[in-house]
Amino acid sequence: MSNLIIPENPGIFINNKPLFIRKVRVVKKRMEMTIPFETSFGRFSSLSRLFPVIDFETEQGDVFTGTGECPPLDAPWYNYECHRTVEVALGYISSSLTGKPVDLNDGIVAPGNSPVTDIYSFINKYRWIVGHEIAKAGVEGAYWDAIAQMNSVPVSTLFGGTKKKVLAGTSVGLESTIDLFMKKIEHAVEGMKVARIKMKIKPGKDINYIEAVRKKYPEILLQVDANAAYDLFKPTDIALLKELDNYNLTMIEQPGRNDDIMDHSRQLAGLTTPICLDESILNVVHTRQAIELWEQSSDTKKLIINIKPPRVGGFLESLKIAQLCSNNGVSVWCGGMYESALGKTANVHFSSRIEVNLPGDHVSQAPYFKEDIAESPVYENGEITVPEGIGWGLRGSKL
Ligand code: OSB
Ligand code: MG
Repeated sequence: MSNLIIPENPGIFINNKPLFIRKVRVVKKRMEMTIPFETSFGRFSSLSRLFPVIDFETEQGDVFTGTGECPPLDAPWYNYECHRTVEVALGYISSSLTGKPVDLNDGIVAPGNSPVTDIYSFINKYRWIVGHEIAKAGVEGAYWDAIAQMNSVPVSTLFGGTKKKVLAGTSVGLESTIDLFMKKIEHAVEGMKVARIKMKIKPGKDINYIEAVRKKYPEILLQVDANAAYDLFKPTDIALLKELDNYNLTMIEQPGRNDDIMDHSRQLAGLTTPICLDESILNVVHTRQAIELWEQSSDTKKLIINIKPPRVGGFLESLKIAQLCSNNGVSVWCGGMYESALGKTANVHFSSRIEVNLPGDHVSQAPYFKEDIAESPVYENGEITVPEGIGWGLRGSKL
């Protein structure tokens, strides 16, 4: 029996105390990557990370400063957002929070600006802005960090997270040869002992690469991510995807168009491997639609959702998606966007919720950035410990 009612409050903390937004800033960092990353949409070697920083003041005059992260890519490869669109969108969000016109906004609140209380009242200020999920997610992160500090708890507590540790996997990019690729896989499996491997694929770099991994490691949890590289109406592409059924994969992630849900459900109904949606799920309504489509043409057990808080506009939306999926027997995991240590830590707090039941993209084979803005959360043998410090619980923050 399906339960398609979208939860209004997925079990999050409700703050009732009025908080006055005082100041909104954005710290922008250009971060060099240690190893350039290649996917079906391109190769890149540095990334801009934008950190919204918001000062909230209580009626008693205490000030709490919260920080979030926007992790766009450098060009609209993955979705339409990139560091330049995020900067523009942050201008509108900041103006909505300070109450000043966008072109005159200096980030200092306008006199008489109404306070916020719970997350709904906060999001209400900028919910009129269409799209720009990555920008919104960073701003929402700043809110949760501040509320956690005000209550002296880790953010995971506000999210209703109960796990002490979360399962951590890694995302392995394409390489020019199978030998180079297998070096990375060996390091991830034997050196790092990750909970599972996600490998990127595209037509021509799929069966042979997967076969090499399976030959060496018949038992590991293995999943593939195509980042929209297959045409679901091309018989040769469908045949390749059907062949993946022979490799005991946990899932095939977003093989078809980045904006498609329906063709994924219908054209791939003949596969036994579950299909995971990433790019095409931007909110909980899309998630409900996916569940309905899989009910009709396949089986909801063959649907998996990759929840990335930055892709769906923040943590409230992520938690709604996780709960709706759980209510319908759909597995979920938390994907990554090459976040800095702050964004990765935020994903870990989200993943502490019981509904997030599959390993997430929480660790990389080598540090992503030559210089990160803080220490990464503690990883050991396929698990990350959910930080217990207040707020995000970041260690050694250099922001
Ligand atoms: O498709 O999951 C993806 C990174 C940026 C954009 C899209 C994706 C990815 C990754 C990297 O796979 C995951 C990570 O942050 O480790
Ligand atoms: Mg993906």
